Amino acid sequence: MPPTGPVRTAPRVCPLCEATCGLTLTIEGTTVTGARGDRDDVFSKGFICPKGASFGELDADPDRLRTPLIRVDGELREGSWDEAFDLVAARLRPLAEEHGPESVGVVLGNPNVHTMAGALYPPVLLGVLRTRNLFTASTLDQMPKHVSSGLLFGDPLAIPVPDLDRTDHLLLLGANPLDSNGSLCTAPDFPGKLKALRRRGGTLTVVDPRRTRTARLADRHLAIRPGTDALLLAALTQVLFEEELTDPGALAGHLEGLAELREAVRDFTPDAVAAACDLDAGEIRTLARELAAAPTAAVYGRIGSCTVEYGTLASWLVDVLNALTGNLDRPGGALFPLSATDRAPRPAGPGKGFALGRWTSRVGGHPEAKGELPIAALAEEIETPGDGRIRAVIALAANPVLSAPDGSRLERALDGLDFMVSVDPYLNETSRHADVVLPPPPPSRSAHFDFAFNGFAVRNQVRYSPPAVPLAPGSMDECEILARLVLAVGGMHGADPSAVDDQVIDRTLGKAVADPLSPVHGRDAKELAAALTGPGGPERRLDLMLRLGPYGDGFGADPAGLTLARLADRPHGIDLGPLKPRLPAILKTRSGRVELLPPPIAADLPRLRAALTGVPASLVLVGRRHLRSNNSWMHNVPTLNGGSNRCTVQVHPADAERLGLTDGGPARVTTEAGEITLPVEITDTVRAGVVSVPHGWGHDRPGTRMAVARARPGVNVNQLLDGSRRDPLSGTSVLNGFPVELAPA
Ligand SMILES: Nc1nc2c(c(=O)[nH]1)N[C@H]1C(S)=C(S)[C@@H](COP(=O)(O)OP(=O)(O)OC[C@H]3O[C@@H](n4cnc5c(=O)[nH]c(N)nc54)[C@H](O)[C@@H]3O)O[C@H]1N2
Ligand SMILES: Nc1nc2c(c(=O)[nH]1)N[C@H]1C(S)=C(S)[C@@H](COP(=O)(O)OP(=O)(O)OC[C@H]3O[C@@H](n4cnc5c(=O)[nH]c(N)nc54)[C@H](O)[C@@H]3O)O[C@H]1N2
Ligand code: SF4
Ligand SMILES: [Mo]
Repeated sequence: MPPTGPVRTAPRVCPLCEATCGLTLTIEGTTVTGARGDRDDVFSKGFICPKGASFGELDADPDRLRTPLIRVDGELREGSWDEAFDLVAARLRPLAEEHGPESVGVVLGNPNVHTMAGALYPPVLLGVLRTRNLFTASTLDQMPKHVSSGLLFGDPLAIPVPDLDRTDHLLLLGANPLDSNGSLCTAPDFPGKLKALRRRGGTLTVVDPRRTRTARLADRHLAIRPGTDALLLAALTQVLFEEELTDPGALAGHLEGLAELREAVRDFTPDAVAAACDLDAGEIRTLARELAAAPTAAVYGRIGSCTVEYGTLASWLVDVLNALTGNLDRPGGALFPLSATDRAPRPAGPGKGFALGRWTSRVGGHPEAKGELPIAALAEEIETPGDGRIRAVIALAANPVLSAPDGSRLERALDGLDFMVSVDPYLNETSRHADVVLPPPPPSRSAHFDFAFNGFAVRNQVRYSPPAVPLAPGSMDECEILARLVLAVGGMHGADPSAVDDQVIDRTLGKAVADPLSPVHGRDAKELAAALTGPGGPERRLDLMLRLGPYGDGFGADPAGLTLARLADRPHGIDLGPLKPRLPAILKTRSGRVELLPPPIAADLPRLRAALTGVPASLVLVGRRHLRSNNSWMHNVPTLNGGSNRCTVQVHPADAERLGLTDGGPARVTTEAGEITLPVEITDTVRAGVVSVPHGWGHDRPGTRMAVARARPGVNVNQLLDGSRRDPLSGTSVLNGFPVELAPA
């Protein structure tokens, strides 16, 4: 049906990647017919990318599920919301009661960090379930950074971000923001910010085995051998010590373990690492000297430095370098954002510290990190009989069948479950195994607030978007879906979903009024709860967080402070200023200082030392992202799945010739774990000895309902992995830099 009704516009922060651009949606009746960059947005100032521009198409995708699906006699059929939640309550709760909390596994996917529901309800769900079987996309992604921040700063969420707008020197490793739009560094128009850095005379160095679009912007591109960034960073650290170039500046009094660190990196000289990294030792020295000499500098590493064998070590060394050069926590360096829903800063002092491996997984004995187990260990926890086996899975916004190693094995495991629920807008490779699929509405119909990304933003700011279009009849807001799920598994099936929010509000306010440091200390919690505004429970919770937050009104303590009502009056957001130093108050280590050489890191260094003399594989695989793609779920939009966004294996001309491969011809990529066959793309943008395959493809599995994706399915690169390659400290899968063989097919 063509859209009908009056044409209007509405602002909406884009939920499709970490850049959080403000969009102006054009709406005809109840259909989003266009999206452009919102020039008045306080943060993004009009920037938009092709994904944001296709917001309307994605929003109106005819393959989106509109009603719940329920498995009856083995078949998924459309059902009502009541039927769906009745079934969840009838099946899940008895299972957990009979077999214990660990019998329910929870899987959280990436889009949870892009929705209000995903921020507000999974913690409540986990609190009700009390299961330790939690698996998220983080162990395919940034867990090494959480671990290194936990160890260095005592808080796994204290992740410094490069001060892109003010830095003089940026050393960027394993990130390609021109295609990804940035990650753990929320910056609308990342490309423009890199160009501005060059224009103001700054220096950009990019370390990447591929000559990416980002590398092409750089002053210097180092085509490192995949997986060896930790060696390079250790050598940079070694040079700083050897040449007396360390200068922590204002940080000096807040650092612990400097002498021990110096000793720990002694062996990692540029000459010692050069062969393993396949870089020139002289160039490594130059880089270290430039980093030290720059008025301000920031070191920043992402996917290519995380999802590798030494991911935690590399993530740690990134911030070690920021600290040793005095750039940690200073303008122009790497700073800790202060988001509007953070806890208001507290006086500095020792904290509880960060512990790793407080428990281990049942089957493989994998240590937990940040309360999570490696997602690569999910299948074995379902398959292996015994006490504590996972019998049911709740998957929220997750597609591990494509995103995690060995999806085929995981599919078999999911089929063996007693019960599975997916909250997902699509019937896809993972949700098709569920007994109940609960579909959230399209993004135009949900309110939006960036709980996660404001904490990683290069400028402090806050924005809230109400739903641009009312909910369609018969659909349910995702916050309500998750609240009802909490009630169904928590023995309160059928209660009003606002009960979930009220409980959280009461608990939070109860603590706040008892806390001598809170602006509401000593006040009446009930009265405060009654003062919260917003159309529903989730908004009242947001109002609460804003009001108790660092910019909040403290329920009257600061009459000019932030409330949801004030924020809602500013549809293009409120600028809260550039990032400011936050040390030492942000530290939660036991020493109350930055712990430069934490024991788990020291214990992992011998592994890195061994890499100095290891024999590199002759051919290794790395991933890549395409601007018009996002992980596994945007291939069902025609304008995004076409043209140059293709699932090919990129091969250097020298390798292609050596292996007898022709451009466009099929090649077979093989590992000890599996094989895939896909077209060859010969390009010198990958270095010799490296091939590149994107992830998120492989939409030819049966039983899905994604017609566009299915017509151009690609192959699943994660079928080359069995999950046994992991960064030991973080449990993160090695998705980059693993050995492969390649031959014409
Ligand atoms: N080989 C390789 N594998 C990788 C990576 C890599 O670089 N290489 N990258 C990894 C990274 S960084 C990540 S984050 C993971 C991502 O892994 P996942 O989180 O598993 O995958 P996604 O494709 O992001 O989306 C998950 C699901 O969310 C659903 N979804 C979309 N919007 C919503 C919504 O609003 N609500 C709900 N409930 N569901 C929604 C989609 O339909 C999809 O099924 O993949 C990882 N896998
Ligand atoms: N268009 C698009 N945007 C996205 C996504 C998407 O799928 N598509 N996914 C989103 C998500 S969930 C995330 S986490 C972010 C990720 O954002 P980024 O971290 O920027 O991820 P990539 O674009 O994959 O860039 C990783 C780079 O690391 C390089 N690399 C591989 N191995 C190594 C290595 O050993 N060392 C070094 N130095 N480099 C290496 C790869 O060649 C690649 O260019 O992107 C987000 N944005
Ligand atoms: S860069 Fe990211 S947030 Fe901005 S429009 Fe594109 S997809 Fe949306
Ligand atoms: Mo990610």
